[in-house]
Amino acid sequence: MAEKPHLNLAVIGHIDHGKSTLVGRLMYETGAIAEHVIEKYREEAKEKGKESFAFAWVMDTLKEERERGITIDIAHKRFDTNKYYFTIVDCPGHRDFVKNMITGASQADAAILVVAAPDGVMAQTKEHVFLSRTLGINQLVIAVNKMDAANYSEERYNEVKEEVSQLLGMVGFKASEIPFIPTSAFEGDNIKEASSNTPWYKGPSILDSLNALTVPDKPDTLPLRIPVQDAYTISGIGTVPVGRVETGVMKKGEKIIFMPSGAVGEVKSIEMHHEEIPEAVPGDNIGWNVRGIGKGDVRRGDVCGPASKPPTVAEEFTGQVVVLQHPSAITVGYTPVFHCHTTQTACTFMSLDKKLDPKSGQVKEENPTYIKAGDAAIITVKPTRPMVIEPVKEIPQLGRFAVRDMGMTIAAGMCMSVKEKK
Ligand SMILES: Nc1nc2c(ncn2[C@@H]2O[C@H](COP(=O)(O)OP(=O)(O)OP(=O)(O)O)[C@@H](O)[C@H]2O)c(=O)[nH]1
Ligand SMILES: [Mg+2]
Repeated sequence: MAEKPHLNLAVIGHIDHGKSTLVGRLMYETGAIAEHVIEKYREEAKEKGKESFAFAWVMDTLKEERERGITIDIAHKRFDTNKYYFTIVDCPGHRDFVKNMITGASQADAAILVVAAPDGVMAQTKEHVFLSRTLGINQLVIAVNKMDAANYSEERYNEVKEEVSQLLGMVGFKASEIPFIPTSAFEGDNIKEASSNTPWYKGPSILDSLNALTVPDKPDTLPLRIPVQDAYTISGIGTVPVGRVETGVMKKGEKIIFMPSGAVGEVKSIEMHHEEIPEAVPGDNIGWNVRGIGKGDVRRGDVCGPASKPPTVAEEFTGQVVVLQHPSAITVGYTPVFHCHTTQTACTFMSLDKKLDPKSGQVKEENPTYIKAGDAAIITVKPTRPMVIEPVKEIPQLGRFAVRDMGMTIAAGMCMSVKEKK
């Protein structure tokens, strides 16, 4: 049986707006999780006084997540529609776990933005939309959720739709082309089929709109790049890095290199969903066994590429950024943490080259003395330790980053050029 086309789908939005519940509901409605499992969660959750979290527990499997009733780490789960199979990445909404959300969003081809109807747009709704855009997600579906808690009111739905549309417009999404769906993840309204609770709504259900997404062009003609998420040492087998293939194709027997470490090895085997595969293509989440490298040669944040075309290690790079928030002003010397593919590296602002109009991209000022929230700019930065980054024009998947400091996302942007470290 031929596999259906595959899409990575992130579920994003403010804390408690119902992301995990929506994912649990989607898995239940598509048969990926059985009724009796939900029943079991309902009973366990009830004992803990958290009955309403039964669906969220499908995704929130960590003890702390269940006790606090929040998502902390990203979780991957699979479910199928009749057209596609999805790897769903459920992101945390809590502001302390935005870095996990960034990892989740950077793996996604499309996202469902969940906005609770009673609350409307909140702080992490804005932050997640902004980050998704900057991390290259260009297909969105909006769930205006908890409609049951807003009396299934068409008026409230329209208010929230208007509010979200404005937000989307600000970061350059075309809101008129994006489906907005009034849902109750809790009650199951408009998830699979049209609900009689919203007779005024004539659009698609969540599953209909997921089937209407398009599969992005597989960037398999670009050089191989696999950012390492983790590396395991398995006795009798050896070193097994895991990660998602961003670009290119990796074949068994190929000679590969890990940068910045420079460790070289040969691909002995490739595994996905616990099955051995002869080659891996963009979008595949894999583990691969490497001959010739030892424990400690590979770590999270490294990038695997062909030995003949190694990933680029930056001495310095220029980036185009948009400043989302900062308590004061950013000047030369500022050293926040850059999150790029799977690496988190402190980088120093060496120069502020140009200030841009965030909407038109026109230059407003050369060499500004500072930049602040709302500004867009071209900057030159220097990583405090070796890191891989590629110009967005050459390998878009490895050219986007988010800038974090003080527990907040300060800015997000893309790499325009790299001065290579020799
Ligand atoms: N009334 C109502 N409650 C909902 C709905 N969806 C989720 N909830 C409730 O909202 C609470 C939070 O749900 P979660 O699914 O954990 O929210 P979340 O967005 O995943 O939260 P974080 O992952 O911590 O950001 C739970 O009590 C849910 O039962 C809905 O459609 N209607
Ligand atoms: Mg959650």
